[in-house]
Amino acid sequence: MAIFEGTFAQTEPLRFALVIGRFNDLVTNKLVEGCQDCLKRHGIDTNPHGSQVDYVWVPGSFEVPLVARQLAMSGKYDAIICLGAVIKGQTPHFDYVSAEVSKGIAAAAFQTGVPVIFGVLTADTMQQALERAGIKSNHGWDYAMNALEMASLMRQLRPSVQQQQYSSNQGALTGSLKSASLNNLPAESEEKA
Ligand code: INI
Repeated sequence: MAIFEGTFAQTEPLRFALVIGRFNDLVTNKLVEGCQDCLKRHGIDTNPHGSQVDYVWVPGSFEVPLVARQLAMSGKYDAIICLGAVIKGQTPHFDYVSAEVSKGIAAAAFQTGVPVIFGVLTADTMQQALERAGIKSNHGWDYAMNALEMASLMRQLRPSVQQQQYSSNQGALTGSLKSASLNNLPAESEEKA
């Protein structure tokens, strides 16, 4: 048997998308910077015109899961990093936004089999959020580390072409293998042929 775990080397083939909420962009811009710093120091080209990282801005955290799911379904990315900042106000709005964004991000990952990193800060005050986005530490860095680790792990867990052929010869291409990788699966038309 074996132990599987993500590594932080061999990052050249990895592709990421960042989905970023514009709401409270004083904070979310800092999270992006933290993410980029981490990715760059692990050898990733973070230039938006390069081949490894795409950036998608949405109005607020509430919109993040829909776009994350769409990007994950494209099969282009090893992981999606969702960044947002939900800060308590004087109404219950915070509770609605934070509940939906956390559930939505989890659903996007489960539904697509692609790691979708929950990088949405929830804070009582702007000060608290800023402390986590650069003043004391920058959680953007941590979210990027989580994405690197999961991207690497999922590549290892992806069934090889031989495994898929073996399984389909046995007439047993299982649901778990199917959900393990969108990227390696034949297009629906090929599968039926
Ligand atoms: N969006 C945030 O990202 N953070 C917040 O703190 C926030 N608050 O408090 O209102 C917020 N609201 C906007 C929301 O995400 C949607 O963009 C909006 O409701 C339109 O769907």
